[in-house]
Amino acid sequence: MAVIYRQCVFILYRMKEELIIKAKEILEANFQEGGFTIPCQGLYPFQWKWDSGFIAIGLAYYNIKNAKREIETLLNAQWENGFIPHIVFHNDSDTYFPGADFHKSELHPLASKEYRSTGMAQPPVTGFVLQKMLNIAEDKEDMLQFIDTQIDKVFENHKYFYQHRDIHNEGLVYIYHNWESGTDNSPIWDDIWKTMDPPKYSFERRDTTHVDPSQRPSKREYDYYLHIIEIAKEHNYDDAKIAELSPFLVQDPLFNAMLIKSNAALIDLYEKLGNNKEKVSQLKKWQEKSIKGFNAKLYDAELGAYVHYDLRNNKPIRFISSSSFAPLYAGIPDMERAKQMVNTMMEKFGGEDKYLCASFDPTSDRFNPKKYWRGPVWINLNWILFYGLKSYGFTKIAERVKQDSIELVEKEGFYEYFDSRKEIRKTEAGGYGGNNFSWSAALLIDLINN
Ligand code: 2M8
Repeated sequence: MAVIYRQCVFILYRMKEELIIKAKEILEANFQEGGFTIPCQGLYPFQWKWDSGFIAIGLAYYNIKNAKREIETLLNAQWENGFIPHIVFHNDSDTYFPGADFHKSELHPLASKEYRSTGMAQPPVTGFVLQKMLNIAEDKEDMLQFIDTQIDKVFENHKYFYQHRDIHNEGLVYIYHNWESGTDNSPIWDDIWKTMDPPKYSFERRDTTHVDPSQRPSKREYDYYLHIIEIAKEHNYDDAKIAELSPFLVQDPLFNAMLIKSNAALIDLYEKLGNNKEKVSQLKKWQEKSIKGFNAKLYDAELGAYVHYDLRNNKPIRFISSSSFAPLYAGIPDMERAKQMVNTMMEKFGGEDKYLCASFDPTSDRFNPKKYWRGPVWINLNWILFYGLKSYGFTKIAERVKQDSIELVEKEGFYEYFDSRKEIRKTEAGGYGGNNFSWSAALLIDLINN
């Protein structure tokens, strides 16, 4: 018996070692000369903001130099007003649409003069990424010195959000585009699209040349996406004008939870660095207000989960997605709410026939298990949920999220997203979107090491 047990442990250990080797190979192949990592070949040929953060976490385990470069390169593209763009177009590539010539970041007077980029943000993960890099690094002194050179840029980015994106002074910042959420074609936005009637643009999609179109947003959805950018461009990406005119204006629980988690990380890091009293006190003020505003406005007691709020049309968007549980990672709910949230998660997303955690409510008729952010499991959201659940003491469920993530990658490969239904594996593969996907690789390295 003991021999069989030891053999099983050995096999598992070898399998995990092999996964880590493969993950490192992917990150190496996706690392570019300019000092950044593309999310995957062909489909995403530039540097993306929140991808870069997750990638730096994985790199920190075995290549501190590249982990630091990843962050430095991203933050070098910061605008003079503190804004950090969601894509930095370091190079020319015609495998992606819409590229630099469409976004035209140069319209904004304070945009980077050195790098072309988009004029939209993405979830602010960089603060907690720096903290995580410090936890991982063996040479803490060296990592703290590096953090000292970067942290003010992240602080300025948070200041930008609170100054320009919190129009009602609630401690909650808005996103003006679905691409800012990171959860691009979530069914959460469907009702907002119904309030819009954009022109039918003619353009050449590139994503559907890399990936089966049934796994990507529709042409009409791209019309909505482009239209919002056209409005922002007409006003040179002016924040006040966007807040006044954008048909899409949403307080997103994932985006705000990432900001709150990063606030807490910046407080911790500034305290470790010393001599930053004013910044710490400012961060604490933002933090207190944000957590209060978040709990007062975004929790839906009937659904037992946090939801998005549509600021343009003044109403909560009452659907549950994996973003609804992200606040656990930032310590936002009290224990009673956390329990309600976990009940909701297990009831709707957690059946034994499913992998945790679908990106959208599997019991909803809007759920689509193959279509990008309308249902598949994503490793970055699972990573956020793993740490969130663990911090509240839901150890077993956290462990399941972790094991499900590892099993999915082991079975299917390092895909961008995965089908949550176990039974489909009997007849077909369940890994979708891009393959050799960087954040799936990077975060798996971290999960296996935890
Ligand atoms: C996806 O989004 C981009 C636009 O930003 C796209 O579809 O072209 C999303 O999954 C987003 O969260 C991610 O950062 C990006 C790159 O991986 O791809």
